[in-house]
Amino acid sequence: MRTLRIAAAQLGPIARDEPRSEVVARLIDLLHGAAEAGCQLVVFPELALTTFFPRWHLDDGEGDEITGDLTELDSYYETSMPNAVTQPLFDEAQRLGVGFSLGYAEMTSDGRRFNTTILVERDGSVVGHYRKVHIPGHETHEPEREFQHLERRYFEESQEGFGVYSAFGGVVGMATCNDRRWPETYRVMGLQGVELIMIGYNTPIYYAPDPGQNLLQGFHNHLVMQAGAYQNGTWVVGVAKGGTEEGVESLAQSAIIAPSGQIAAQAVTTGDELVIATCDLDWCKQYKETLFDFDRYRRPEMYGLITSRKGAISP
Ligand code: ING
Repeated sequence: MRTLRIAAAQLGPIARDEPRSEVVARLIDLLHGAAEAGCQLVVFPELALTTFFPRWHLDDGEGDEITGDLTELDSYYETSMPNAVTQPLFDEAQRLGVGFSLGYAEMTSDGRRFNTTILVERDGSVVGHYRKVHIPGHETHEPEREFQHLERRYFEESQEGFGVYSAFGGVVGMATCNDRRWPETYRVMGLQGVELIMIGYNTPIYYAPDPGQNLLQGFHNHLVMQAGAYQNGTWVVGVAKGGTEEGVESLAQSAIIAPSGQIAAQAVTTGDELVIATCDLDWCKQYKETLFDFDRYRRPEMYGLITSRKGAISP
């Protein structure tokens, strides 16, 4: 049996002025707790090193180009990973023989900005990176909003898609936050045999386009991850940065979900919390080789619209 003991390392709020060194200390505390509990893998949230800065309009805002006072905006991005402030986390994880995934804001050497996750094996080697594909929110400052969701201003949509990796004794993949709401995210990795998908998220409870959804945020959060897990016969680990962060109430509810779609473990607080489960990767076969035997039952010749059409067109 190929079991992997996994910790979803949920984070509570990160303050706007919280030094990265203090955040890294929190991450290392969670890493220690996970190691003491016998975990081989720790999954950290999206943008786990800083506050969720897309909630603010941090540049001069008008027009398409980001201009104006970039000092604060640029301060939220990492130009290398690991780097001086995160190296202690990488070193400690390697010392403990625990792998991890970590979400952060990436600034490439040619100035491109991505919402990125790095995956590190138990021996400290970098398995791979994932750059967020589905970028929610809006591109320009909308002052009438209680708070902004300017991810589409501060991050590029990745063109690299959803890759999977042979690591941790199985086939693993990554996605980020809004990606978890799109069934294609799970299916593209399911078609590559994925057995574990790691997803960090920052999800404000208040949804400006339709506040009627506010009360359903928790339901929608688990709904999409449970469906994705079941329909692709994979484990899914969803990890929040939750709690009230700089005045914005954000969903917690981190969870580890089995290939059956059942929630194997979930968070009970909105702060820093380890959610731990022992995941049998061989359980995936119970679904991949029966109900969801893709090669036997799928009809891709019937699904052409899924890749040929972007928006819905009614008859
Ligand atoms: N956050 C959100 C998410 O998809 C969002 C965007 C906010 C959706 C509020 C619905 C309600 O969970 C990110 N960072 O993608």
